[in-house]
Amino acid sequence: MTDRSILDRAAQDILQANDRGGYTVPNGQVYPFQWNWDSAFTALGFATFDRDRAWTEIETLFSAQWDDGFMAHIVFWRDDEGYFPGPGVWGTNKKIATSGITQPPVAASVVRWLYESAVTEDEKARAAALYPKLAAWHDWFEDVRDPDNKGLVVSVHPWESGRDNSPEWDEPAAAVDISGVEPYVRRDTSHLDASMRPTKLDYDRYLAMVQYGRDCGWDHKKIATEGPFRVVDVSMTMILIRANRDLLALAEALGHDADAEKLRARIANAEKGVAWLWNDEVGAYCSRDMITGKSSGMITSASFLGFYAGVVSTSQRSLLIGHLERIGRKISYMVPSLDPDHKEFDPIRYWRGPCWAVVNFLVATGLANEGLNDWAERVRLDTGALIEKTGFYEAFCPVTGRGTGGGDFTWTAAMWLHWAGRTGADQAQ
Ligand code: 9WN
Repeated sequence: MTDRSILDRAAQDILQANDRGGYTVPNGQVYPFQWNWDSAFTALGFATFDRDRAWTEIETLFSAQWDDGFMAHIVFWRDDEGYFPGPGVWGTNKKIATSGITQPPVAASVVRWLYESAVTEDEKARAAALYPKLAAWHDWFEDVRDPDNKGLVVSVHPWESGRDNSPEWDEPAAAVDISGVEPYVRRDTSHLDASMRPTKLDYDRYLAMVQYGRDCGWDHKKIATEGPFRVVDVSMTMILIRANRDLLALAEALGHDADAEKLRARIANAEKGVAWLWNDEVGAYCSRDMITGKSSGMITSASFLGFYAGVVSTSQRSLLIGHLERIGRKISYMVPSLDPDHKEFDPIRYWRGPCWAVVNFLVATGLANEGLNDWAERVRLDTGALIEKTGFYEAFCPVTGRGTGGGDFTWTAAMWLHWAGRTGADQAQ
């Protein structure tokens, strides 16, 4: 067997070992539940060897959708003491226990991809059955998370971004009152090296925000307009724009004409709204605090998702490429989750420096869509090299390539199978 086929086999084994029957856990020990955006990426991995299982991953996720279209970031299919905070802390009181916050909506993009690569009519029928659920989630984003109809999306917890302890959240989260946080015991630091995880102060703030949501009965409209943390996250915003474009393609293919009309207007509004995230001083897209209006001024891997959303102008493009070039000279592996020239850069602490295969995949997809193939390929090859050198880690140090966080990680294995581990010939298929 070649090195590549050994890794393919290992990646499949990880997906199968982390399969709990209809859904996959991100890592058997550290994350024992179903996570929202993880599952969408995981479906792409399954699709390379078991398309039926790929669809099931998404269907299981959507079976926990709330009546108003909301999709939680975690579904607690079974209780497990190994993770904190569990269902009792969230207190959402749903028949299927879930958290009360959402995560980046990559599902519509994945379903479009599965639909367009479908080999049987049954697969198309599965896409058609998922379509109204995806549409309901996207409507929820517009109704609840864009209260002023600005084409933006408000995130109400750092965990929603999926980039939990990005320094982009330090200042907005510092305004959150942590005086009433109930005593708690973290589980993550008993499984993992604490120097690779968010700090105790980060966790106090995370918990204060969870308590706020629980105390107001998960009234999402109230949380999005009055909550203590309201940030327009550049990754959530860009991913939703792209997801709306992909949902539009599905609406057109499946004959949902009225929806298609609505989605075109929604996308046009977002294309205008997103200008609010461009920071002229740093020449990049950055997240912005909705409460204070302040831009983070930080260049993160998410700053390059403008390509994925298809919103980058010609002048912005050269500025963003300039940043890629500068960053690429500083570190060995693209794309670090924070600019290595930033004072908060920490190459092993979670979202403050390490590279993540899933974000790399989105960044590279966007770069390739814009014809920036050399850059797209650099990001793909770096991701593949990290996995070959180190294994299927949760994330990687961009300087040394050392693995960070948990091992045998589902979404890293999925990204290897779908993207980073494919040869040029495979990719053309
Ligand atoms: C909180 C599962 C998730 C990912 C996130 C990642 C991490 C959780 C945590 O793990 O977040 O949701 O406890 O650290 O930041 O992107 O979805 O892999």
